Amino acid sequence: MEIKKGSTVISLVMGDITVEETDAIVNAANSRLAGGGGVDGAIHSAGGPKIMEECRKFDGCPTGKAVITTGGDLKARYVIHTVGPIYRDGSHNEAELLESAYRSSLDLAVKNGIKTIAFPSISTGAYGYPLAEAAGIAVRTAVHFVENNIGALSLIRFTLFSDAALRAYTEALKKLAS
Ligand code: AR6
Repeated sequence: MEIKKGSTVISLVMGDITVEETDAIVNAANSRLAGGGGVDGAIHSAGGPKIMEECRKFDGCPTGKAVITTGGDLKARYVIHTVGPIYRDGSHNEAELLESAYRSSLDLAVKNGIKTIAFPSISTGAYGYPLAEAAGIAVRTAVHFVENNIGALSLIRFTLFSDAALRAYTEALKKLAS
């Protein structure tokens, strides 16, 4: 599914984010930027050691914020590393922090002249965020960003790794578009 807001396309696809050809891909990192499993492990292993070399220059990254590095050997020129919240019970600022992770990534993309960006479903793997809620926050934050930054980006893609994730994001985007 995709929608167009002004000149920006917001699209949902199923796939492996490490092969995306967008200007930047976003990594669901941890606050030490130390690498790990899931999409983080996949990005570092496909992108090679240059990405970690640049990660080490930062003093980590707080939850809800983002940093940018080279894409190393990836097709994407940049990786934006953001840290989503670990889900506890929904009453520990999780929604605000997840929204902030998406918004910080989008802000950093625009500051770096990036036009096309692909996101994974942040926090919904190891960090345990319920998929339907996380999908709602992700697509809402993307749409609000586009409305407030007209023409800044040409493509925001969510590259989802499972049928369940694609379904949840499709539901969320349909609700928002209706
Ligand atoms: N392409 C797209 N999505 C993927 C890929 C891929 N190649 N691989 C996994 N996913 P997770 P989190 C999906 O656990 O919940 C790491 O160890 C996956 O199916 O990667 O934010 C970090 O170092 C899920 O829907 O990230 C942190 O410590 C989504 O990516 C911690 O996990 C996010 O799952 C971050 O946890």
